[in-house]
Amino acid sequence: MVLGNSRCMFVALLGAPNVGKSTLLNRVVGAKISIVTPKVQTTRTRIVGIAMRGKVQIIFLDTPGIFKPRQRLQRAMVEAAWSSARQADSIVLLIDANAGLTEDSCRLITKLKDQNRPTIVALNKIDLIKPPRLLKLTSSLNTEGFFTDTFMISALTGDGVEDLVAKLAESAPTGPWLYPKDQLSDVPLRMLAAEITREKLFLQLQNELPYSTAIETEEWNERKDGGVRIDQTIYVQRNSQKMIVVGKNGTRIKSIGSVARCELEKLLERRVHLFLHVKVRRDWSERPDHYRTIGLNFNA
Ligand SMILES: Nc1nc2c(ncn2[C@@H]2O[C@H](COP(=O)(O)OP(=O)(O)OP(=O)(O)O)[C@@H](O)[C@H]2O)c(=O)[nH]1
Ligand SMILES: [Mg+2]
Repeated sequence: MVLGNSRCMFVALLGAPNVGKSTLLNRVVGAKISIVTPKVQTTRTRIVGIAMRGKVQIIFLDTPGIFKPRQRLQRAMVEAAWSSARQADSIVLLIDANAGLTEDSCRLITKLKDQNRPTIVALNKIDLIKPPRLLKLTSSLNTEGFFTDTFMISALTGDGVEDLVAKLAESAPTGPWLYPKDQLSDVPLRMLAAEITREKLFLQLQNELPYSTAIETEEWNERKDGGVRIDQTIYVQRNSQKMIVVGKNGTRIKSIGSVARCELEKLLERRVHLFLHVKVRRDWSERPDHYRTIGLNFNA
């Protein structure tokens, strides 16, 4: 859409796992677009969130955390993050101020320096730490001499976030908006629904189990009564995992389904009938179709 002196830009949110990228995306967009959990490697693909500030459309790219990948899915996730960075006009590197300069964050800074991409650094989770620690961290980041700007933010409380957004908006090039001004994301509803269930699964399952699961929305049927019936499959890799996901007398799956359904009803503003099916598919993480479904490169 072209509008007078409209401006538009892509901003990639990069960072190690769990630093708060998705929380920040949701905060700047003002809606829950990307799922958030206390576990690392929650986000598996690039998620677009669109923020309007006056005549500027900022298209934020939430990305999977960057770390040393070992398996195919992890490689594809990390590749999705780097490809978002390549596509973006600006890069915001998020650091968890409470965790400090972890190995993953340091490695990421080195790589960004190698690529010589101008980068803004945002120290997140400042609500968790005391000013002296924050100052120490800021000064060690400043000695890098690499970042164009430093912001201290809390994606959770919103502290400092609008200063960061304003800085980004200033640098937006003139150009037409790429999305209608009231659009918040381009994530298809079927995928958003699967992500919501995955979030509940991540929150309710312990240890490594969440990483052995994947969700796909198989059916989406409008009902005559105005509601919608959504059928989703939860893929696990072993029968023993299926037993845990289902739980004793189906209690676990019921509980996951019921919280997911509540959130879906709020999102869709209507009755949702959610049916979750658990299937063992030993090799889901080695099948190209799953990568295609969630927009990842199988051969990354
Ligand atoms: N206290 C505090 N917690 C935060 C803040 N931002 C994010 N968190 C929490 O940090 C955890 C991880 O947040 P996410 O937004 O999922 O982090 P992420 O970087 O997207 O993580 P991955 O997708 O796994 O790479 C969640 O428990 C959030 O609630 C913050 O500013 N303050
Ligand atoms: Mg995330």
